[in-house]
Amino acid sequence: MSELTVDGARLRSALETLAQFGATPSGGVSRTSFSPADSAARAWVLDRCEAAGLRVRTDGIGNMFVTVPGALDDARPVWTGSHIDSVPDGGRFDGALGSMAALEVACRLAESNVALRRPVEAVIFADEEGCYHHLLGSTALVRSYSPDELAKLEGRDGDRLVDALQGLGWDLEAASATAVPAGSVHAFVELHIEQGAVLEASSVDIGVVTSIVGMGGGRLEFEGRADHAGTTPMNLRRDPLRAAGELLTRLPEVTASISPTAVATCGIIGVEPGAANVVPSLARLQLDYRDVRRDLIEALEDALFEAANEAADRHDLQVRFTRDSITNPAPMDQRLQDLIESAATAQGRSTLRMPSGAGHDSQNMSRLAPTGMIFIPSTGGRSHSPAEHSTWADIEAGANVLLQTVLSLATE
Ligand code: HGY
Ligand code: MN
Ligand code: MN
Repeated sequence: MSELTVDGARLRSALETLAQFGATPSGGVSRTSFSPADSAARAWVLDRCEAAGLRVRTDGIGNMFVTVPGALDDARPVWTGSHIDSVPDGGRFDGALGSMAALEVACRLAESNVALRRPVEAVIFADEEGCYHHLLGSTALVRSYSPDELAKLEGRDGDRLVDALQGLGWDLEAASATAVPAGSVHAFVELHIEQGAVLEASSVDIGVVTSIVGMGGGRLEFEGRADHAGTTPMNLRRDPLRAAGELLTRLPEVTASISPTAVATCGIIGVEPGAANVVPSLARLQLDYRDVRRDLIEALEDALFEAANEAADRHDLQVRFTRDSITNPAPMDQRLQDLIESAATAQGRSTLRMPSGAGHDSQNMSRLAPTGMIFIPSTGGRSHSPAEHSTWADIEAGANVLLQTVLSLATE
């Protein structure tokens, strides 16, 4: 019997249809979790799965699970999946690839009537891109957010997560009862675009991920004094945005003082009251920082706060730092790395073992179950931009490696 393969045309059509939800004029997508575009995409996923005869359930924070039953129905399931939310004006493949490939794997297994011992579940995680908290949905599977913590989570626009959930008619009690016991999942595998240029530069088909970087984040607020922009001499101002600017120019130096792998980014700046002719009273910076070890991330947080305090002192300001919880760096399971590599090699694909500098739900999943990640090349290494691109041939190849890996896990 020939080896089971995905339906490449159906996978392509699913990715093209998904890209229409939140499509932007630049050819990318803006599909923030819990936005109207995200809700429409969820409804489409639900219809598509029901039409294929697959059962779908959604947990209290919006993670979706699509089930293909196995012979041992009470056996621990094999999970595969990713996310369908995007960054603002992001690409069509980040998360979408692993989500649509997981649904394709589920459909293919269901329609081929292959004898599975374990159930297979395609999982679509909520808010991976962290509009409200980085890796929100998968974090909620590792540990439920407390109602207090949920109430404090705010989105990029300053809106509250609880309001977004209630706006969709969701039950807040269920949103803080999402954790899954460690050991209740047999294994997790995620297919993703590389989002860097390593595979392309080395002409390799498949990346086998060895580890994923750890991520921290937080909101830094400098508070000064609003004044008239025309009448207040430069040396008498308490301008928080000038201190914020000084801090930002020091990011390369601060990260280098921690480790050669540390990175820090400010992708959102807010100023109050926000008028061209008013010296601001408040500057708010949303920071993202990462490194390969948790202790380095903690040291980086402290160094960033110290640099912020130095800038605040120079301008006679108050400074506040609200830290998000840290997502730990995570090694990928050794046996799953071997399984992925064997599946790829058996399909005639070249492989490379490599770390991931991007964050992924897999790093949370690795606390629940043995976890592995499959990368395919990203053209020019571009990602988090409408320029994100991978070839249909690479997409189909990656999906077939995913299918064989899931099949091995579900039949063992
Ligand atoms: O930000 C990240 O690394 C991921 O794309 N959420
Ligand atoms: Mn992303
Ligand atoms: Mn992603």
